[in-house]
Amino acid sequence: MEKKLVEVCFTPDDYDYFKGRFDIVVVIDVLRATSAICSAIDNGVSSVIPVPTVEEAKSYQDNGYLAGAERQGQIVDGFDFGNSPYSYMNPKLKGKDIVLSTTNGTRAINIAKDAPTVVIGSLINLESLVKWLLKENKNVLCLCSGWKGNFNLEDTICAGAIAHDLLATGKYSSDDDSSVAAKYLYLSSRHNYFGFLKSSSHRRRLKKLKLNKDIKYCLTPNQVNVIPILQNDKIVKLDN
Ligand code: 3SL
Repeated sequence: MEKKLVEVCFTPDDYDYFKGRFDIVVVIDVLRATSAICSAIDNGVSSVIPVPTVEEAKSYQDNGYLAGAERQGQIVDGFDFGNSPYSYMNPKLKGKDIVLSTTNGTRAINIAKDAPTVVIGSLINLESLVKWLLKENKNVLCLCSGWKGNFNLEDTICAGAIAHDLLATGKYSSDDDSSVAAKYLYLSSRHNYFGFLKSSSHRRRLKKLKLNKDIKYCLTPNQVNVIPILQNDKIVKLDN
């Protein structure tokens, strides 16, 4: 039986190289956008509408939507929330459609949106996501959101974990060095993500903003079982 492909794209700026070859794109922004989206969907938010710009988020807000916006790790003035997963655990958000714009995560989701299937990955939904991917048995691209077009460690580690688990079944193969590198980073870090990422640029950035609680949450695997999926420009809970 022919093996399926799993590859890792380090940043949205590299996406053109991979574009069009994969059935499923998993968008990853561990700190913190895709972790926040998983939390929101797990908490019963009906949908998250990911928009690339603050202006678009504002125009939804002007039309009555609750909207979150983050830039430089902070809530943009005038918005209902930013990018902390904890803001999306609020019971008042259950059943609501909300809008979100973040520096890298929602940008990556929008860049990938022409792929046949786009799902949201993070460490907090890792196990369920891998189980679902194995059931689907299709070609998978893990798209790391990175930081402003640059590589980052935490998204690459999460992508490496997905690639590792799919490859371990013997039903998948990888061709690209980015995928091999991601797998090795995962294997070097998997017993202590928090320690391994101590000196990562985004952990330092968020620590300065006193967001250690968010970092710990986002780096703790398998806290939720949801697989958020992009359907008609909205991220909703996949019924699986
Ligand atoms: O870039 C993003 O999408 C965010 O996750 C960045 S932050 O964690 O809110 O700083």
